[in-house]
Amino acid sequence: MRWRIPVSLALVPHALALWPIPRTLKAGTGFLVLSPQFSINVNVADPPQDLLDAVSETEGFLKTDKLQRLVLGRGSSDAGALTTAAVLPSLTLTLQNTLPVLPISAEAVKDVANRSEGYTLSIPGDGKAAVLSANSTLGLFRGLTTFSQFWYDLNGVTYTNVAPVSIVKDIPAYVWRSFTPTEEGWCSQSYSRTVDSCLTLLAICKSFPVADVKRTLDAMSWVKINMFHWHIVDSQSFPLSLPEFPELAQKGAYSSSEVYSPADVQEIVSYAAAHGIDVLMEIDSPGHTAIIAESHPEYIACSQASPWSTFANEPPAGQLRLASPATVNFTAALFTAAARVLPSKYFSTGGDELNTQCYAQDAQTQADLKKAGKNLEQALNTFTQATHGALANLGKTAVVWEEMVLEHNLTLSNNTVVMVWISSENAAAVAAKNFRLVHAPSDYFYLDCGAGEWIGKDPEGNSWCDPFKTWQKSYTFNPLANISAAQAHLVLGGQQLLWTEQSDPQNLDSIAWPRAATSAEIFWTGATRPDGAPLEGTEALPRLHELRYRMVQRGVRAIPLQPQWCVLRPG
Ligand code: CP6
Repeated sequence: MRWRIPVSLALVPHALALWPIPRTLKAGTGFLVLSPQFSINVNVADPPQDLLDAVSETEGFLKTDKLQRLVLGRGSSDAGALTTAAVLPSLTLTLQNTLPVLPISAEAVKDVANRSEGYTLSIPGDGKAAVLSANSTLGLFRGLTTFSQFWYDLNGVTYTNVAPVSIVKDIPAYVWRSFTPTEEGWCSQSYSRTVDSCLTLLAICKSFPVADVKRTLDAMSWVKINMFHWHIVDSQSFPLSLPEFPELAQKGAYSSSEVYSPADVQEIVSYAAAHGIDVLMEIDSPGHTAIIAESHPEYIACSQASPWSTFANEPPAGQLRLASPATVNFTAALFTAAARVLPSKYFSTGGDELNTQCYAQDAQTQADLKKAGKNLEQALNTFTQATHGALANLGKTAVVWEEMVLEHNLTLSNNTVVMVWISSENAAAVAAKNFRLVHAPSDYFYLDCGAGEWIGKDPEGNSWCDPFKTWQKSYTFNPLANISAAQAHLVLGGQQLLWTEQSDPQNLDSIAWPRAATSAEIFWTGATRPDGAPLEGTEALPRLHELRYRMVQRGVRAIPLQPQWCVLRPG
């Protein structure tokens, strides 16, 4: 398939380098230069340190972004206008309410359903100071992010071509905007989910070093993504080191250096929070747990079953013995140990791709079921009640994959958040059951291996998953398709996902960015642009491309979306 890029639309004369586009935006066509003495003044009593850090970081970006305007001659035709342009002396930050001032990090880990992320921004075109106001430090952070995107560089002069700017109120359309560069689920199947052995594929799997995670968090914050869905363990490895269960990582990580220590987790969580991002950790269960057999073989069924593909969707096979009371206790204690150290109100217990044949051939599970007088579904219900109960005891809400409500008949609290991944079409069924949901559909939002219209067959007839979804495809996603007006409140938001079977630090940036920014805009801006028109790829392309250049300037190796010629060519 050839991409058809609408070249002429790359030349929208006042293409703004804003992403996601604010929900209310009035911009002019005037030039405005940033004063060489430009400063950001924090008009907040006792400003928290992470707000001051965000201000310095923004001032740094204004100096170092050096983004040349993407027009013929890379902005050189702007030179004349800059000599007579008004000069912006400063930006003032104010808080609008009288509530106690919390750090960005404290705001960012509040229940995602109750956060204040909106802001108001005015950049006059006549040399008066710009003003950014919000109800919270998190809102100020979002506004700083927007402010930093207006500026270009020409021979050391920092300027915008769209003054004056008025953003009366930019509030996200959806509260939940996440990204899942997963930890370890990634190495599973590479091309095929039905091949017999993936030993060579497993060899490439690695946990991302903390620095790579932080760089990903940076890029997420630039597009206002507010949740990091950290699928930290999976069937193949257990890199999470917990003081209560040291053996899990000792025996389950690829190596002793490919482990997240408690200090690493803290570092990532606080870094994320200071950048407006909450961390949703996932310990997938009862499936995708084969690696636990390395330290606790007694809790895992069918590790030795062959071929693995009959008993699991990815190798190696092995699932928690959900009917065993000892396994239930272990899992509840494991969730408690992990969730306890995280500030988030949410914790994901997984629940995807449970294989019933695994339990049918496991003698111990059959004995456990008989002893309890339960069938498998009833035992899964007991398992889920106990493990979700452990989270409830910590005041936390469980997040699960869609199978838990669509394929199993469980008694789940309606507070539970459901991630829809198998198909975008399944969101309506989840909403019909009155569960809050997060869109994570493989047919739109999987960045590597996913379902879709490209699914093909290898020479043996095994199906291959779609290796790559274009941003154009992702951008056509409609969060409210088949959702009634009465159900719309159940749609919390959505996320793109990277399972990373085929990524490691070498290509993490390039496989994720800028494509992962598409859902960030869909869920911040909503289905319509400020002018009321639907989000639409040809309008978005030049903005997304400019975002890409800005990301590169800031150290994220995002890929280009089209030849430079297309961007720079005269109309
Ligand atoms: N690992 C886990 C995976 C996947 C899921 N869960 C997955 C399934 C299908 C595709 C890609 C990834 N690798 N734990 C599903 C949520 Cl196409």
